[in-house]
Amino acid sequence: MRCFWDERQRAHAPAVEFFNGALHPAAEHDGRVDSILAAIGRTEAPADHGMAPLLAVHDTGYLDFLQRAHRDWLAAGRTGEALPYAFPVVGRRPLRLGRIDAELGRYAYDTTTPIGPASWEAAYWGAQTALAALGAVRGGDHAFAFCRPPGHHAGADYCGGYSYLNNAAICAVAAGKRVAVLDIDYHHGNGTQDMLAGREGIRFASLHADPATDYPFYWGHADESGGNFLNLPLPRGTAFDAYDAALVRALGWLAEGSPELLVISFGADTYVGDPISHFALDTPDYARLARRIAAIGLPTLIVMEGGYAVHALGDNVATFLGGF
Ligand code: OKP
Ligand code: ZN
Repeated sequence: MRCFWDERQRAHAPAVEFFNGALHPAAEHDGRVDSILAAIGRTEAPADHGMAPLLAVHDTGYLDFLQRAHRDWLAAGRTGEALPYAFPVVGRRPLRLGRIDAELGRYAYDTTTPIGPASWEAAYWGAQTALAALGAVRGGDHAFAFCRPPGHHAGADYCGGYSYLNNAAICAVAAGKRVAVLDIDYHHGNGTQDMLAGREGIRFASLHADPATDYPFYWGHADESGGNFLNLPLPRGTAFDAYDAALVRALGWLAEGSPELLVISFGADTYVGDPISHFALDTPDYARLARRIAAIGLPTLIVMEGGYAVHALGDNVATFLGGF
C-alpha cells in the first residue's frame, strides 16, 4: 500500500494538555511518529494542493486564526503554547473579538489542543498528506495518509481533541464522488460529523466509546443518528466480537449509499493497552478488522487519527494496513 507522510508534521510538539484539573504531558507527542514510521517502511511526501480544499470545508476566519494564533499569543506577552481558558456558551451572539484569549475560546472547545509555533504548518501538511493519498486512491488503489496531528475532532470553525484541520472531511468533500466515511478511532469523530452532516452523496458512520463515559461527551450518542450519519457507541471493555458486529452494521449501512470511495478515520486507540482509552482490541484484531472492511471492495483512503500506546502503535498500524 502506498503510504504518505510529511516531515513538517513533526514540528507540532505540544508539551502539555489540560484536563481533570491539571496539566499532563501531551498524549499526542512525536514518539508516535517514530513508532509508526519504523513499522510502515517507505513513505512518499505530498505535493501542495494549496488552501482551496481546506477552504471548501473550513471557515475562513478559523483558518486565518490558526495561522496567526501563536504569534498573537506571543505578542500578548505569553510564553509556551496557546491554550484557551474561557469559552462562549452555545448560542452566544457572534462578537468582533480582539483579545487572543477570547479568540482561543471562540475557536476551540477544549483545553487539550494547544497551538504552538509550528502547529499550523504541521496541520497544513497533514491535510496535504491526506490529499496526496486521496490522489493515489483516485487511481483505484488503497492508500495510507499518516496524518499528525489527528483531525477528526476539528470542525468547520473549531479545534479540539488534538485536532486542527479535519483531514477526513477535507478529503471526503475533495473527492467529489459518493463517499462513505467510516470512523473507527476510539473517540467519536464529532468534527467530521458536524462538517459532513447533510452533505449530498456522503455518509458518515462512527464506532466509538459511549460519550456517556468518554470524550468528547457532547456528540456521538446512539440517539444522535439520522439522515446521513450513524453513531454506534460501545461500552468500555468492548473486545473484538462485539466490535466486529458493530462494524458489520456500519459497513452495511454505508454500502446502502452506493459509495464509490471509502475514507477511514483510523485510530489505533481501540488497542487494549492504550493509555487514554478503554477498549480491548489486540494487535492481530487489526488485520481482522481490515479484512472485514476490505471485503466491501472499495478504493480506500486510510487517514491516521489517534493511538497512544507508542510501544505497540507501529505494529497495530502496520497490522491494519497489512490486512488490506
Ligand atoms: C483524540 B483522538 C485524556 C483526556 C482527553 C482528549 C482526547 C482526544 C483524543 N483522558 N483528551 O480521537 O484520538
Ligand atoms: Zn481517539
